[in-house]
Amino acid sequence: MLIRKPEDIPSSEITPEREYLNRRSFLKLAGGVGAIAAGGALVPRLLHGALVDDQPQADTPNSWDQITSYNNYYEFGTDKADPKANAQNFRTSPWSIEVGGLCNKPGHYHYEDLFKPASRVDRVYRLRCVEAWSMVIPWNGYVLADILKRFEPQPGAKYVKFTTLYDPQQMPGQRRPVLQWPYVEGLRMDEAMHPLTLLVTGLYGKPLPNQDGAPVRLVVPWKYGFKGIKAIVKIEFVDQQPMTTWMIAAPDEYGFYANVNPHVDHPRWTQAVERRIGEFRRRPTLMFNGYADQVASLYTGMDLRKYF
Ligand SMILES: Nc1nc2c(c(=O)[nH]1)N[C@H]1C(S)=C(S)[C@@H](COP(=O)(O)O)O[C@H]1N2
Ligand SMILES: [Mo]
Repeated sequence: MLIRKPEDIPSSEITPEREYLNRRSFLKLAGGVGAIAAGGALVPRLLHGALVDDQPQADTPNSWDQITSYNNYYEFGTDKADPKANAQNFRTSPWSIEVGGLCNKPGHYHYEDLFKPASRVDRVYRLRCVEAWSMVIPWNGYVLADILKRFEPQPGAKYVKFTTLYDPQQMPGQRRPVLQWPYVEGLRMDEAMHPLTLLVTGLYGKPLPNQDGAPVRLVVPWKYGFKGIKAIVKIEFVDQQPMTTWMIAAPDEYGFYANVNPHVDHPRWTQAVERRIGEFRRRPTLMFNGYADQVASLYTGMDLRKYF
């Protein structure tokens, strides 16, 4: 896996320039409405009122600056710039994770004992937020299955529940009832054990910045970004589907599965298209965020409109 450090990225890939170039080609095309109506290979089509680029495009990683300046992390504020501004002094060391529930090896595990650099993996994944924007992020982390196996889950464990730190002193957003704190997420056991699912501790080969979920966060690339719970302090093996923070906040808008699905809209907006941060034209959203080959079989026979 090739990981490029920010300084290795050619300036042509950095946002303002790319956006500028995209705008220029858009203006050229928009010169004739006929160009759009013709629908040829080189022109974008209109979908849900947005210009959508249907051509296969490279998944160039977003820049360090984009990934660390445009964040969702309500513990540090609800604006995209708040986490970077407010999380700088968040204490991520020492850190330990409490492991409990239906397993043979419960306990408090120190960060250093769980995450040994020798077994680190580097993966470039697309991240699709439920708000219909997306990024491409070069993560460094650990295959969740490898970590979970060490705790020896019992046969009765059907789901894994994850909990974020609760510390209103350090997390100013938790002083207001924006969400029910602490933030909770969950996966079905087979989703948690899938080889694509990671616990992430770094990006671009550097320690994970606080605004991205340091010291450890979940990444499940075929699901909406809100499943990727940050600053994890507890992992529990449970027999019932856990209630998650976003299900509590708005059960008709955010389901437990939260699989990226262009055919099931959010009640208030389309999920058919997305805006890649740094781009102007929207892209069509792909089933399971483009990971269908690897994960569709997890959901065989399930009605994905019901289990959204
Ligand atoms: N604890 C916690 N985890 C969280 C969130 C949050 O508000 N609190 N936001 C989620 C959402 S909505 C998204 S899209 C991703 C964003 O991850 P990023 O900021 O690293 O891009 O984090 C997710 N994890
Ligand atoms: Mo999100």
